[in-house]
Amino acid sequence: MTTVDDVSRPSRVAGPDEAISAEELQLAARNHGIPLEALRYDVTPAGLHYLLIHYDIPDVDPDTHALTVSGAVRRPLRLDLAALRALPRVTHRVTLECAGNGRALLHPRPVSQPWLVEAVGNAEWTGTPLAPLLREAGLADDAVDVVFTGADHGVERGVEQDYQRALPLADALREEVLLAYEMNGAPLLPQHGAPVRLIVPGWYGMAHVKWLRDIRVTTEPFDGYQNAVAYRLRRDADDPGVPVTRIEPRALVRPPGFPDFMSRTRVLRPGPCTVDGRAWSGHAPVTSVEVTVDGGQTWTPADLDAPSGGEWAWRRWSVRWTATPGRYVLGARATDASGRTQPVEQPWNRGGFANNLVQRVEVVVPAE
Ligand SMILES: Nc1nc2c(c(=O)[nH]1)N[C@H]1C(S)=C(S)[C@@H](COP(=O)(O)O)O[C@H]1N2
Ligand SMILES: [Mo]
Repeated sequence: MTTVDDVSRPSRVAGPDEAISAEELQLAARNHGIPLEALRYDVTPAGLHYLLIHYDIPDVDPDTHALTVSGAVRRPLRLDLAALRALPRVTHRVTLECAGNGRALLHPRPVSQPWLVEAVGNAEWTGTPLAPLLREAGLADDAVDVVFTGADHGVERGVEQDYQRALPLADALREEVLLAYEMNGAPLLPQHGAPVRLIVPGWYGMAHVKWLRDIRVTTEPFDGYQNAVAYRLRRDADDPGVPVTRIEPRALVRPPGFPDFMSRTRVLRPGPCTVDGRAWSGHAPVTSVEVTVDGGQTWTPADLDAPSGGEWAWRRWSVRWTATPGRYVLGARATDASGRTQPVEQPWNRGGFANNLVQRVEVVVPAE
């Protein structure tokens, strides 16, 4: 007998010289990153924002879609889009980053969506705060977790499932958590979770459940796949690991000059220029950014622009640089108010999560 478990293999780490496979390419072609030149925009245009979709974009009809609030509540709720839109409306500018960003730069490489550094975007999300709705539903005194279920369905490592992620109750009740129905002032696009998704500012992408159809309050800790099996930092397959939660600090350089088609090595004319980029952290505000042009041997402090768009949005940084002929490796390192910063040497975990290793942008400055 054939069962659904036969379609997937266990998680795996690539061999020392193993190239990216056609399966990894298949995922990469579906789930694109931000083109790094789009770091120029304060707010990422929707089509340039990165995407991560575990299964298929589900077929959800916004006219009949309804969101339910169920489980350990005194008054279960059912809200269609019109009801959600009639509730208090707020907008937050939020940097979203996939927990797997940086995965393909690890040695050995965990085999999954092979992100380099581009799984990030900074959009404006409009919706209604979650906490008042949970309170209206009447939380049970012994509530512990809130489970968010999407309308998408698939199989992963042999486990057939709806995409589901839970937040501890205290995190779900934070005032910045939104049920969002607009991105950058327009209704959500299908690929970004239409008609309604969760936004959990400061948390890695997996928490921001798209195509949201049910919110269930539980009195036992949730042990579903995406919390208990995936999205844990572990050294090996038997290690229970610790959950992946908030975004580690990162700064990205907007690659200067112009690229070579194949290698994407940058060509930059000699002379004075501005090198800039963006920096963010989900733990605490970014307090400093330093820049290197020699692959991390020496560092120069960058200027930080005034925050634009609140505490959950990335910040622009810049430095003046006089480029002289030669070869350079540019990178930037963010530090946040909690003291967290970025490593130059790789830390490693089996899922390839939260790898905020400093970026390497190869630049050639030709002689004039
Ligand atoms: N229902 C559902 N929600 C989901 C996902 C998914 O596959 N299904 N992917 C998650 C992951 S891993 C990320 S990184 C973000 C990506 O959001 P975006 O595609 O809007 O950038 O959505 C999250 N929400
Ligand atoms: Mo992700």
